[in-house]
Amino acid sequence: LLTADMSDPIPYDFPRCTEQGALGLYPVVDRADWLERLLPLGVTTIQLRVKDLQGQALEDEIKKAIQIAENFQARLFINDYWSLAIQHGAYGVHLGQEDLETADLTAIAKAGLRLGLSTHCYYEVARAHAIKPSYLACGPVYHTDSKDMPWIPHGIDNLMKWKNLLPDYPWVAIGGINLQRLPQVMNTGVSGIAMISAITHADEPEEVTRTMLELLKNG
Ligand code: TZP
Ligand code: MG
Repeated sequence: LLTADMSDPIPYDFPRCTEQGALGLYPVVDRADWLERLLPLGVTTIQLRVKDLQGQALEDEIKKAIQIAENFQARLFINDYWSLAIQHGAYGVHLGQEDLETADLTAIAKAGLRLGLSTHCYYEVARAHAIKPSYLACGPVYHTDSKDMPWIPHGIDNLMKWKNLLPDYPWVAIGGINLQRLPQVMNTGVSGIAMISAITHADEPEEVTRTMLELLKNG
């Protein structure tokens, strides 16, 4: 039913995140300070996902993250706040399906930002595909404690199924991924491997990040 050449009258065609190779290790963090800690280690893709700030404090955090990412030439995706991401010139925006009701996708596309979309089930994959985003995220691959979700973890099998269904997208795996599970996620050939707690709740975030980057580099 769902094929890679399924066309749709929606006029978006966001540049795919393939220019600089795979997205690689993709930490999802809640403060700009994390960029200062992780980007010097060689992380090249990162997401700022702030859920507890508003107003000026939120804007300052986003501005700061964009500045740090620029210094390291890293790909920074801003979660949710597409308008601030445009205003301050982020590399990209990451949205969930519920954000699609209100986000101005035309404005994001016109401003030249990349767009990543979350998908949690087959229907959401189809809906996201109609928008032709820069990458598709699939989650939760494993059980996660970082976000309340009604979805049963997909496991590697569904991740593979969806990726093979739409192989022209860079896919990002997320949900319950840690150092132990990294090799099996790598085996799927996804472009990006995203995580919150395995890095931000680690006793030694820099150490675990270095180890994961090394694993990814050596295949
Ligand atoms: N979307 C799908 S799973 C998830 C999000 C935001 C949370 C991932 O966090 P963790 O700690 O890596 O499981
Ligand atoms: Mg959202």
